[in-house]
Amino acid sequence: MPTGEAPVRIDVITIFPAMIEQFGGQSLIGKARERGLLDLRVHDLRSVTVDPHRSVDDTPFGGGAGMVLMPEPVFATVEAVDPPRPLLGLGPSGRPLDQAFARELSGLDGFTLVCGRYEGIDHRVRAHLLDGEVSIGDYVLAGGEVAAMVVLETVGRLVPGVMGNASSAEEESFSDGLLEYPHYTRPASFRGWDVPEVLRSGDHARIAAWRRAQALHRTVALRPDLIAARGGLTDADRRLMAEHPPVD
Ligand code: JF5
Repeated sequence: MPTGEAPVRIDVITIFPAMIEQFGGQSLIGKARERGLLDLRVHDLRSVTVDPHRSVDDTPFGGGAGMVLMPEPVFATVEAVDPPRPLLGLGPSGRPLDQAFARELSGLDGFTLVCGRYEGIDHRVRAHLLDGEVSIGDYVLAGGEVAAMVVLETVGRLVPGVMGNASSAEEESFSDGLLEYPHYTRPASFRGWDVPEVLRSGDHARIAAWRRAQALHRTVALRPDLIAARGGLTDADRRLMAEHPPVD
């Protein structure tokens, strides 16, 4: 356990600091902060504004609907705070967040998330201030804050020492590009649906083989793109799947 090691620092720049502070005080992230594993710092874009209305948005050049996040408050915040790099915007044009990207981020000393709002952020922020952009999926949010929370939770749980059980972050779904095997707890029989016998057999090798086969069956059925990304099924995979038919 890396107690005494420097925490991973994550800064978030937003016009809704309370949203991120509230989230970051809870559960996994809150405990990681208390334990000194994560150093989360939230910066209010409005705190650098000087006009009486504390404006952060303006109408788009060229016309069109909605408002655009102005460059000045974003540049001023970054220049006042000097937050950790890379400085990453959130938005659908970014690099898709996946488990491998999250693992990369969890291995850094720190990074900063910039939450956009309105119809978009002035392009000069992207062109001359950001180091990159992160997308959490192909859909449009009203602002980057919810996406920042997704990044915080996904990355936070991978920071060494954050998860209670050190192995559970590794053993989960996507750790080898497959979906999770089915999980069961008591009762052994629920409304006539029984827990598979193999899981109560105490035969740990057979349980491991069954779980791997179920993960393969589920991934083939639900996410064939993930099977393709691993280069297809091996002969060993096919043999295991034939030996252990899918549940349900
Ligand atoms: C955002 C301007 C950013 O909508 C998103 C998003 C979608 N996938 N990943 C992130 O970000 C919010 C809204 C408006 C910039």
